[in-house]
Amino acid sequence: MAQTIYVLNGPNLNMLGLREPEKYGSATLADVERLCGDTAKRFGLDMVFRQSNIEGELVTFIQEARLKKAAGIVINPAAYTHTSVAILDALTLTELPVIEIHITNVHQREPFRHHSYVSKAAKAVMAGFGIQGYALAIQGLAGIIGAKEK
Ligand code: CA2
Repeated sequence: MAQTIYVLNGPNLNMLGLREPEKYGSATLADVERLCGDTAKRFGLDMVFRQSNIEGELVTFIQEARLKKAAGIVINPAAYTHTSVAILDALTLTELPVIEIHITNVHQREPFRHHSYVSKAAKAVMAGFGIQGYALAIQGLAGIIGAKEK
């Protein structure tokens, strides 16, 4: 049976492509979902793709990933990256490999974006590759969970 990965997205990422294209590019979240789905398929992986503007809902998705025996998580926690101990705790409790991804290079931005709570639970962090970072993150996760390119 195919392994499943969860790709989770935090607050405001539903606005991708609709505002600030100079910062985040013109691709929409639907485009990101397509890119992730195609990449997951390349590695023979099934994918669950979610977005929420609500911190607790993201915690529930993370718990669900473990309950459903997912193989790993790719997460762009958006602004919760810099504030959420709840998301850090949920990711730590899953004991699943986690890849943190950011569309922008957060280290080039305001100082409050330089610290990530989530990184403490992440095997790797991808930042600044635009939406291609999602494909790279899935590729990296595939390597960690032993999924081979088809
Ligand atoms: O670079 C990233 O991916 C971020 O996670 C994006 C978050 C930001 O708070 C993080 O520091 C870095 C913001 C997501 C908001 O997404 C928007 C998309 C289009 C237009 C406006 C906001």
